[in-house]
Amino acid sequence: MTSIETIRKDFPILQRVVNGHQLAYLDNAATSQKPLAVLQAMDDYYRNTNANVHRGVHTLSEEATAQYEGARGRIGRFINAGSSKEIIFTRNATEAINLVAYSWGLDNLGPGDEVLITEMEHHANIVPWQLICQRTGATLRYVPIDAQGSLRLDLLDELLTERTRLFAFVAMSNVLGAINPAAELVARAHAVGALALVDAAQSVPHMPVDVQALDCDFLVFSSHKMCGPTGVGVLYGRRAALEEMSPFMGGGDMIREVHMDGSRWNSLPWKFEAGTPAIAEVIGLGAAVDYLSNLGMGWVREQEHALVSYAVEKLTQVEGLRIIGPSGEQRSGVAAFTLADIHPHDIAAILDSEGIAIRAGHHCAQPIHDHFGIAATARASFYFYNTFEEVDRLAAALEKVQSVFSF
Ligand code: 7TS
Repeated sequence: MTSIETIRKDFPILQRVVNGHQLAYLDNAATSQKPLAVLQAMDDYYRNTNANVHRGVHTLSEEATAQYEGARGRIGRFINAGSSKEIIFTRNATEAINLVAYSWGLDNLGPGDEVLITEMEHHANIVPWQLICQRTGATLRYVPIDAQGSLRLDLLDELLTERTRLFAFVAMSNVLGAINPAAELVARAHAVGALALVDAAQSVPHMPVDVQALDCDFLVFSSHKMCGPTGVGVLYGRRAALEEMSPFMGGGDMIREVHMDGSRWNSLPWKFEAGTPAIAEVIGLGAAVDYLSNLGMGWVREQEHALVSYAVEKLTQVEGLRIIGPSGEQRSGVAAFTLADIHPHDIAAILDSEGIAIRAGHHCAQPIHDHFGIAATARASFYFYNTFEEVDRLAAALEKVQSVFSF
């Protein structure tokens, strides 16, 4: 395996100096940094190929279409989709969930129906369901979390019933770091005849994900959290489910025929891709997927697990520091914590003065914070390019924060 030092050279931004210190970028759950291969793929596209896709007979348009559709194929293989027709490009994971909520939800939900989500969801997997349940009269229910921050699986029998039409849950929490048993949850949903949607915004970037092994109906993720650019996300949908759904947005590219008295839709996946897509970004995501595949997602997971285990050990030695979420094998590369009663924004600001980037706030998961009776946490989140030395710097800086505020 290539050394971390060699890998870090692929990420120009990691050489930056911030406030007089070398950057320690520990905010990867918010967005990851981008390797040269991704920057070059997008630069090359704009320098040499730029044209609109699916509509030209000229050489550039044909090349742009081949690169865009080629990326779709590689992204599909990355998550082991059965067909590239099951890969729909959206703006981000949020839009992918909204696509399902509006296209599937408006046509399939009504009074008496239930949508089940969990207490540990990102707002992206809560608010669309609140909106659709209000519109359709369906009921939104939540699987609670326990004192450690794990899902109350013991309550699933009560919560998943013949009234449940869809179970939408996060595979890896962006706050608790909890890794949920996604395949088991999908099977439980199917056992009562419900569809299953997996929010994989945190899992696809950090561990091997196989949609056929999961057997899920929908799975969503964002390019920018997995070394790719912003502006593109992915909805994987089981072909049969997507075929039955109405389009989400109307416009060019998603139609086969338009007449003044009506239109016919394009086939999958284009039925769900109205208007000119984020062509360069999709090509950039294709390069990101190649980059991650070369590293190996099993290795990425192991590397992060080693980093976070070391971080948990070091951070818990800081007086007054409390990490939330489950421990051990069930933890992804995320550590959200409180430090005595010091405001997380103060912690993040002091760390920033040392060149260490972390996030502070509710991380778009307020129900989790309500559960623990806290308004906010500070969060360090790791990726494969982080080092043990950066963890040491984080722990030392937190010791300093603790001593500054204890006077
Ligand atoms: N789902 C999960 C589990 C997430 O962590 C995020 C983003 C999203 C959905 C939404 O992704 P988007 O690309 O559509 O915005 N999470 C975070 C975070 O933890 N800090 O900033 C964004």
